[in-house]
Amino acid sequence: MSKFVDDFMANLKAKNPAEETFHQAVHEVVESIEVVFERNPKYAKGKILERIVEPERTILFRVPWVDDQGEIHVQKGFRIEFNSAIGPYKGGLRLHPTVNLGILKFLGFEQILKNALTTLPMGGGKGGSDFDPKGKSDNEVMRFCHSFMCELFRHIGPDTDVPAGDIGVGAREIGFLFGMYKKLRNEFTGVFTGKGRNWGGSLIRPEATGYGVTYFAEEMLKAAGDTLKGKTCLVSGSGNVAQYCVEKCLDLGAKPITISDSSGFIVDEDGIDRDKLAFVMDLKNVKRGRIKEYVKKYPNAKYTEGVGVWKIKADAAFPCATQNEISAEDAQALVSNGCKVVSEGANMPTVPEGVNIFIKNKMLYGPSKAANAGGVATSGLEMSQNSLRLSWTREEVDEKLHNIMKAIFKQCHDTAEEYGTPGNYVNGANIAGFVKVADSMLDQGVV
Ligand code: NDP
Ligand code: 2IT
Repeated sequence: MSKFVDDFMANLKAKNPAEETFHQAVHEVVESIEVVFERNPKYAKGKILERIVEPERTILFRVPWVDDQGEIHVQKGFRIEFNSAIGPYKGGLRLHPTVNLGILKFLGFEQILKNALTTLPMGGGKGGSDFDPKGKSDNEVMRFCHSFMCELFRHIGPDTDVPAGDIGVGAREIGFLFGMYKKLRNEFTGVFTGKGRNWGGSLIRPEATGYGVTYFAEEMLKAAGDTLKGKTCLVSGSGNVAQYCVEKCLDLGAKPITISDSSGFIVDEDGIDRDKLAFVMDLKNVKRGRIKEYVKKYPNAKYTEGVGVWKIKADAAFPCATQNEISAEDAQALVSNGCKVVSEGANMPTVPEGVNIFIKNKMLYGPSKAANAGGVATSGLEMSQNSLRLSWTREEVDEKLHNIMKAIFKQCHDTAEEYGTPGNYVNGANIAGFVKVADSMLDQGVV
């Protein structure tokens, strides 16, 4: 490790102890941008790195709620308003028992650079709670969301901070959150994205992250003279991102063969076709069931408890579950099994050693902040439609999303070349995102 990276990380860890995933996210970026600092002393002089890793504002609050038995529970509520250099704070809310400050700071930090890559004017933010929606009734989820919003409403707004979904937050939760916001503020604005179609949501927003991650894989393959058509694909997760990744793989003629949840994974060598995907969507989104049910309906498939998706032989890999789900051993297995492309739907799903293995082996590797940016980009399109008070067609939004994913790929590709590491889209994404935000921060002075 260089002295530049070493010194910066030592200081960051001393100031932000016990936030390992935040350290991990920052470390990767600092490694990539060292060369930018060598070429442009203005960033060091402007203390841009020191400033960009410090959230502009961190909101921590108590979220009490009452379950169906009348028992009171208390959760932690968070919103990190990380950086507003290029637009209002923008990023999702995560509801998962593992949520803590370090996790949300990693996600918020990634979001700053991701949003910069989308070509749209959005700053970075993230929030959530350690509330676990799994196994809760709709009424319990509603009471939690309403309580959460009773504090958050005073900090957000369509020109200030615009939350959206992430793990554990989908259409149901956004509805409850928006409903309470509207009641408390007495105004109907585009303060959330991922809203329902009848009340200001954009077509294609539900599909956008999964479609985008697949478009990004197609772009990487195209640049290498190949395509997704006919390729077998490993997909992890079975939530929003995974479902629409599977759908777009099918649209592009590929053959997805896996899907998973936090209990285990299924392998279906016959391929997960549209009927099977419809079954998964009903199982996960309506019945809120577990993925092991798949093998009861499709007995040719195999269910295995625990992890193991990445050890299966395939041509393409789409991690769409959670952070650090691809270990170094998994990354090596993907390389050894001849996998050609990895496009990340989840945020930071590959451990740093795994990323190094991909880079060393010249894997077509699309890091999350580029590959999964289609979700937030389409949130940006939802914000535009809300401001214009009109609604674009499915085709219009999908075409804009597709063009944005191409533009993100081009930035990663060209920037990686410009800085002497062609094909390294990690460097490309980190540098392109950083420079846009850093230059904006310099323009705005010390704020
Ligand atoms: P969902 O809540 O819809 O689905 C999450 C899926 O991942 C579920 O299958 C879940 O399984 C699994 N999962 C969650 N946590 C873990 C864990 N700790 N270990 C193993 N599996 C886990 O979330 P999304 O699909 O929206 O999000 C998936 C990923 O994509 C996240 O990393 C998120 O940050 C990222 N992302 C999401 C975007 C969006 O627009 N929604 C945009 C960009 C990135 P189980 O049901 O068992 O919990
Ligand atoms: O990680 C992400 O980019 C998201 N969860 C989507 C954020 C958004 O504001 O649409």
